Amino acid sequence: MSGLSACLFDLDGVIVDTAKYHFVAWRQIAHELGFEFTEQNNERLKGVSRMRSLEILLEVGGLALDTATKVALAEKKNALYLSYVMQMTPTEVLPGAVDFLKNCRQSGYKTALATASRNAAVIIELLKIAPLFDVVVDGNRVTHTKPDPEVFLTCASDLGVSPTACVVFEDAEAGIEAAHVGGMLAIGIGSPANLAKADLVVPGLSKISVEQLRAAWDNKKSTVAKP
Ligand code: B16
Ligand code: MG
Repeated sequence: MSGLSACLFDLDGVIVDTAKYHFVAWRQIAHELGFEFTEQNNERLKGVSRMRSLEILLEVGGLALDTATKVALAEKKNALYLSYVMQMTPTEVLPGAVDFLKNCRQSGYKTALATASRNAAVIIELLKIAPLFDVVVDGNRVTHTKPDPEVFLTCASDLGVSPTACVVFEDAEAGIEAAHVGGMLAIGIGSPANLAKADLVVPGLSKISVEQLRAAWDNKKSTVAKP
């Protein structure tokens, strides 16, 4: 395992809680289709693409629709979602995220945003955090969603670093799996019960320091080096 060079951050659930806006928009679509969509159902949408989210929603409602209708519904949901997103301000950046990003950069690590969202560019502009990332790879650039490692491997390639020199911060189990498939250290953001496969789990970026990150890295390196 190489030395640590880059920190890759998921967006929703790590940097900002956009899940609540995805939820109200999807719930409205479900109501229009005539069924209920609960917060528990919404958990299944975290980290997955917009079209896959719609497929899960339709599964919950027991509906099968043709492709043209699905495309129109996904567009409608996105317009609703953006109507909420456009009201966002920098106060919605999750606690500790800005400081941790700055500390990583000051420590010499490159930073990247690695997200399934196609709306990432507008979100980080509104939150005024775009300058904190060397690279942004979003849902417009990747064809395979997590647990496929494509989004993380594209970040590593754009940054010019080896995947094995990267750490990923992720709130979704599929993202932890994707990081590991890509040969990266995976730090879970959330609860250990949901992120059992992560190398370390913290409740949020306010609860991890660069020193703790280095310790997790050294710990992983020694594990990997064991015969
Ligand atoms: P959009 P992440 C993901 O963001 C969300 O968790 C997921 O719920 C959403 O469906 C996906 O982005 C696509 O978002 O509709 O904006 O393209 O966790 O990968 O940062
Ligand atoms: Mg996420």
